Amino acid sequence: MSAARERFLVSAAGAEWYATPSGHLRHTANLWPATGDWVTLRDRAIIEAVLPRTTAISRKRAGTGFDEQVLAANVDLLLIVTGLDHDYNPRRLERYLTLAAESRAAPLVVLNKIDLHDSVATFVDETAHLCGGNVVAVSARTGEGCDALASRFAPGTTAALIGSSGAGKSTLLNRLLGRDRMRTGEVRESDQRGRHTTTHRELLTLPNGAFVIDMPGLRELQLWADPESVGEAFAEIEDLARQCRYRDCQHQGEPGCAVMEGADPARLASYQKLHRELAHLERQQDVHASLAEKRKWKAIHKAMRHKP
Ligand SMILES: Nc1nc2c(ncn2[C@@H]2O[C@H](COP(=O)(O)OP(=O)(O)OP(=O)(O)O)[C@@H](O)[C@H]2O)c(=O)[nH]1
Ligand SMILES: [Mg+2]
Ligand SMILES: [Zn+2]
Repeated sequence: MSAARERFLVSAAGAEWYATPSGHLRHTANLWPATGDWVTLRDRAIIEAVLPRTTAISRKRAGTGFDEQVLAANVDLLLIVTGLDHDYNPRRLERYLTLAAESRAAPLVVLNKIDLHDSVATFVDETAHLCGGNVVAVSARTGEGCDALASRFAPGTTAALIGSSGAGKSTLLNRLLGRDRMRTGEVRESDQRGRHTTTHRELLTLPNGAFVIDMPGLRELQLWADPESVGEAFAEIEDLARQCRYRDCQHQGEPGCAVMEGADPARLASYQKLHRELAHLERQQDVHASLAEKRKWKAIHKAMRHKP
């Protein structure tokens, strides 16, 4: 099933059609449909329920809200696509890898646009350190590396492509599909930013029977994750932390701290930044929740005062 606003494109037995959530689902929705969900239908066109998810790719909703936005559901393999132009940024990759750890989908970093460089070994090595070796280098433009990538999609499983606008997700998907199915867009020369060509999420089937979800480029990726997921994305720092001589070490200047001594400083700064960000999110949610609670009681008291 793919999501485009309030209508959802459902597919079964080779056919596709639109369906809308039932009134009941609208009012009780603890699970609102997302791309990749399995749903139950009534009279073909009404979505009655969303089946439990195996994985969920989520971020904090962009803007001022404090809630979770599920970008895709039941994703087995998360392809984190990065262009080897200005898009390449190890710190941003760490953010995506934290998202992957939280989602429970297996991550695979796809370094795209290798045709822009004579040698990509340094990019591949650096990235391999971040993601435990789960990296492939490809050119969606020339097709180099794409066969190796295609072999990672198992029939019956679901993959999703995530990354910045202009990273080449749709171009890559067209290459895997063997035809131009997805619209692609030029990267602006001035600042090498993409233009948000893909505007909604789409679920497609590859020739071998694997499902793939193409996602619009993310302008901001604010995490919606448990601090433990940061730890999973920074396994070597967690290992060092276990060797720290202080039990509650903050790894911020304590003499003899194993993390300060052993960790890559850029990785450590990134690790601490993501932790701070999640702690901040948690505080905001607490404030938000207590404000909502206050408002609720105010309304109840008001209603009681106005009772005849
Ligand atoms: N040189 C080079 N350019 C590429 C490659 N892959 C994609 N591009 C170009 O990058 C631009 C953006 O590609 P898209 O596939 O539209 O990017 P996207 O990630 O789908 O972008 P959004 O849909 O906006 O999220 C296009 O001009 C592509 O031709 C590649 O391997 N090499
Ligand atoms: Mg696209
Ligand atoms: Zn320490």
